[in-house]
Amino acid sequence: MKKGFFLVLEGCEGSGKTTVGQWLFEQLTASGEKVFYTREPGGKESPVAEKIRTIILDTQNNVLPLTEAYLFAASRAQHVEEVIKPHLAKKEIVICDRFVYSSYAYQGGGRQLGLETIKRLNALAVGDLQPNLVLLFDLDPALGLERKRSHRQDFDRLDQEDLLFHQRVRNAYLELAKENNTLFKIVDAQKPLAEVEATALNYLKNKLKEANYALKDSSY
Ligand code: T5A
Repeated sequence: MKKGFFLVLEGCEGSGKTTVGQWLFEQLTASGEKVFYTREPGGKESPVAEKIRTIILDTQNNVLPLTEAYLFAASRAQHVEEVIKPHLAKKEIVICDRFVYSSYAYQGGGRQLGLETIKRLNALAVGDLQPNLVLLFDLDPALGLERKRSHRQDFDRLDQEDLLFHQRVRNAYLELAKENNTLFKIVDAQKPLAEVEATALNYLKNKLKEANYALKDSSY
């Protein structure tokens, strides 16, 4: 029986996840697939998770590290039950821009709360939900922040952290990818955009095949 397919996009600030994610969404949709695009913190179709997002990212808020970790997990608990699972149940391809691995890397690594603490704290929010594929867009954080700076002025509470914080995030991501090398595929996000998109699409196609996901366009 056809099942849904859960794709997660991860990476440091300005690594190109959103740009490439939108492009993948358009490619799949154009070939007739039913695709749902969402993001964390917050989530499409989840007003409660979006309200939590606002609290987390507001630069005016003094959110302590543990509180921050709980807020991300709370937003995720709502998003998983209210949005992700129902769309997967409809056998759709769900593309999620950031998921629990962001908490492992940012709160576990960046904030130095530790991976085990963040895993425990997220266990109930995630339950048995497992992505089919995690694409990690790897980029030197200095470059990513520069990209972001050249396009936007409004840095949120996490963006504003210093370079050392973002380097810890990147190291935590690379460590996760090394430990879960079947689930994670690393995409070199420093390459020109067209090359990054082609690599991401290639990994996705292979995983869709491996998961026996019945594509509408079998030549895809
Ligand atoms: N967070 C999130 C946690 O700490 N814990 C958690 O559990 C979760 C879920 C969310 C923040 O919350 C943190 C992480 C974040 O700090 P957000 O506003 O949702 O913040 O933003 P981000 O997900 O961080 O998205 P960004 O905008 O920072 O980065 P993207 O999506 O990776 O980058 P993108 O696609 O917007 O690209 C940035 C710019 O680079 C260009 C694009 O055109 C764009 O202008 N670009 C390229 N340029 C050259 N070459 C390429 N290959 C390029 N690819 C993209």
